[in-house]
Amino acid sequence: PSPRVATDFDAIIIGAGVSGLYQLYRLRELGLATRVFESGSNVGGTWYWNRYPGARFDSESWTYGYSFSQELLDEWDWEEHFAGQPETERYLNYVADKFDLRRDIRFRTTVTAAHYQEDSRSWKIMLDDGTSCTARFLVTAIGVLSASVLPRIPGIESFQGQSCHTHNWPKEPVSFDGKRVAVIGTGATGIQAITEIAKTAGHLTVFQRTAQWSAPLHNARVTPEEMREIRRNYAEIFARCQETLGCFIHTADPRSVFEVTEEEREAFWEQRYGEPGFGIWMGNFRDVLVDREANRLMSDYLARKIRQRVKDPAVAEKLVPRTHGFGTRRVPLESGYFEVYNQPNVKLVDLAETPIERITPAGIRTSDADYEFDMIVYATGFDAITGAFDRIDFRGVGGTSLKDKWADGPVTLLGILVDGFPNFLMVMGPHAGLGNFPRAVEYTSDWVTALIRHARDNGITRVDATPEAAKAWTDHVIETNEGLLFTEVDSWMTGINRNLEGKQVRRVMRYSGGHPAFRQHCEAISAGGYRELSMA
Ligand code: NA7
Repeated sequence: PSPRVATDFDAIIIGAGVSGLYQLYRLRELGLATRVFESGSNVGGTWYWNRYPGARFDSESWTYGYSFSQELLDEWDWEEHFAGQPETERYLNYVADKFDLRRDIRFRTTVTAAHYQEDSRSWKIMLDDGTSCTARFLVTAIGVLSASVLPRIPGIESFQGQSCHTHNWPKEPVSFDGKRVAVIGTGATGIQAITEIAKTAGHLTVFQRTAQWSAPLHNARVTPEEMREIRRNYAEIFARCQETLGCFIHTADPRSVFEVTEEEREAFWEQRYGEPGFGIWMGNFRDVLVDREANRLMSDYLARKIRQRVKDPAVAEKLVPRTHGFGTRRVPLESGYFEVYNQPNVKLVDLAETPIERITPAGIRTSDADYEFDMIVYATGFDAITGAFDRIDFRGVGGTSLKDKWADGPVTLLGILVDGFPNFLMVMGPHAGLGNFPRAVEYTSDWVTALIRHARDNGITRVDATPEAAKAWTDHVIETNEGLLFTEVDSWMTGINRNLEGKQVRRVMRYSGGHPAFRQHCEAISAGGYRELSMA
């Protein structure tokens, strides 16, 4: 091998979202010639694409920004406790400008393939304009929810009105005034979009396949005094995020549902229901997400809330989830979602009763009716976690395709390395812990940066996970999922997408041991001199 052959770049990063921007900042700090390729025309990733009405954080803004720069923390004022997409997009643009990141980012450029070349220990990256370039290290920062999926419904291309997936929302303002609008999908996205669209649409019809356990967000503006207080407490806030399983400020109550009286339980749930954010999910009794009976009691509590808030009892019953318990899917947070169904201009169609048969040129045909629409909004989700990887032809040693390697589920070391894919590093890939992303991104990027620094300082040009270490980590990830109720439910978190062939079997996609334990694993490997990696 001639590993000293010059490459075009020391490192290439795919994606200029929250992860890619930070990774670029760190690698540049290391003195690496780094290039980022980004499909969009600007920075932001998730917060660039998802510009549908109502798109916003369900995590406190002030826990969701970067923590690495004191100057940035001093300068940036959050406007809302749960920032809307425009505010977050502004924030990420501010970061890109402040750290002069744009000069190393090529926009409107999609990576179509990346092949490892053993002779030069480098990656050849193929771009959609037909050109290619090479780099020693390839870092993927392509997101876990970035490969959007339209539903598999016959006739979908025949619709004559406007239609759009929420992830691919146009940049120009979309007016719903006086229009007959359909929304298909009631996940976290659908619930946000429906609530907003219902405010102005002439008529809105919601097509619901699965009802969701949703709870109030309680968003509010951040007052100047609050912002001063937040700024004073940043160190504490971020320290707290480091201690919790999902890097949120919320953490489970140490008590069991069964240790308290019925009155205490109800009072506690009332308190959580009345508080902003994910406390109701992440700060509930410790057994709500693992014990079937505890989970049932919590679900019953929320069902009562739905019945109180929705006036028509028949509609309320349709909105009460039957297929899964509270918190076993990602809990959408809402701002008046259930009350939308009390409006005269909104209709709920329960697809469990009357399934969609086809999209027609004029609208949607269910088993019992033909609906006409001016606009159809597809809030139908993503080919999650591995989808963005599958859409790029990644090939490792001997031309092995990553998609084939992961056909039976992802195999990784720390969710960062893949054996047989040297110098390939993932920031938030499969087997990463989910939760508060920026917190996990900063940690993972720093670990990746330290590994690259170690390689550079020691004249190492080939870094790979050993197959044994990757297997051990993958087995461990599977273990961390055992006993959690969410693993028994179909959702993007268990690798299910009913619109896609090959995504019908539940798989372990995420590390569920919590971020503190994840960091311990990472630290053990780096402090131990990377014995789980082969380096040459
Ligand atoms: P989700 O959570 O995957 O939700 C997708 C929704 O679309 C869900 O309600 C699906 O019903 C529905 N869907 C998908 N295909 C169809 C068809 N063919 N017919 C009817 N309904 C359909 O995606 P989101 O974008 O809402 O959220 C993704 C994550 O982004 C979210 O969890 C946050 O972390 C941020 P189903 O439930 O499968 O029956």
